[in-house]
Amino acid sequence: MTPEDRFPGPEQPHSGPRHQPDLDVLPYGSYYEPAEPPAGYGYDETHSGFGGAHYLEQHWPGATHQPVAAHPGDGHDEPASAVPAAAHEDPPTIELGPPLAEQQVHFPYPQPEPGEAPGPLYVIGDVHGYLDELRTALQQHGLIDAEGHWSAGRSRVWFLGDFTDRGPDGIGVIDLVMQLAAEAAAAGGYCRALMGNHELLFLGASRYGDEPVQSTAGTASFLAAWRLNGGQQHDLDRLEPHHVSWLSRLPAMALEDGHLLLHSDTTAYLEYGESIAAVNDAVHDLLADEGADEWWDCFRRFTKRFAFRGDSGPAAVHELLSAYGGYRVVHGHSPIPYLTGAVHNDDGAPPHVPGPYIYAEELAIAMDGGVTMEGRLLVARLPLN
Ligand SMILES: [Mn+2]
Repeated sequence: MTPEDRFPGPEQPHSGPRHQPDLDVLPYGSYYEPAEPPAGYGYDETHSGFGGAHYLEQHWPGATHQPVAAHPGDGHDEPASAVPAAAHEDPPTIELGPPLAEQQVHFPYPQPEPGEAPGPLYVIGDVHGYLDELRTALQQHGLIDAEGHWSAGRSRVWFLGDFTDRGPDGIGVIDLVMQLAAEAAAAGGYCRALMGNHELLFLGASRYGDEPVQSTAGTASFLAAWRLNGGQQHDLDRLEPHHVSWLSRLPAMALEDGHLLLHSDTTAYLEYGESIAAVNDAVHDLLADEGADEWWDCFRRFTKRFAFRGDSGPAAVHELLSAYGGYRVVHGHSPIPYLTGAVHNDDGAPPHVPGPYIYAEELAIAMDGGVTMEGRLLVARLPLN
């Protein structure tokens, strides 16, 4: 029995390698990897105006990949070029133009008009493979339509990390988020994601497997730790290079509208840099260049939790805000029932999670509703009062 047999999931015509669609009808920003990459294809580093974080976005230059909606009234579709590398505005002549490496990749998405306010801001807590619950929550907030496509226009959506492990379809969740990132970009909004500790664990299990790593608790391995923490073999079996590429480049933190977005409720981010860009660069460099021990150390630090609880919590939040900016931290990672102590009900009923949890003198918002413990997958529009 294959993993797909056990977890068939809903029909997802645009959600991944199982149903490779026609590349010519994909919107800009698509992550699908063609056999012959067109010129300029790949990740371009885009410097965002939001908090100095670096975002890596895949740009898809060339007229052959215009979304259909961008040509109302054309009457006919652009003929697909057999050679995407030659795609630019004018038909090729004997004059070949500048070398490909010098051609500018134009930012192809609809951009806000000058003075136009940015779209509404949403954050989404830990998903942990619960694809059906994610689709339901996104649809309830009007972020996707009944077919699972982006319907939120210029909205700005941030996932707070931890896409896989414990739940039934982690790869399906990654595929959906990657698809929405492409569709949101085409609509002039965006859908972005932070690196959670389970991304580090999953990537480590894929890259280093059983290789021993130095742990404070003795010898460990990523694969063993991943399995102990809910790793699902069918997710590892379906992990493809484009997933690894995307996951490895997720930022660890971001600042949006005065909200410092983190996966984990820890001050360990300060050990990686004094600015958001420095932290994100350090984690990217570590994942690109360092070995299993350094990966493990990073995983261990980003698995810490509960720094914002109790009497010392507000000071810990202030330490982060003074370094990185913002007036509030928004995090996932620690399920709200654990933060509130509402895990154990006398009658054995699932924990009650009414919504995001504001605490630490209102300096912190917890967004992990505990979907893995029959809580809720939380989506919230910021700011919260
Ligand atoms: Mn986590």
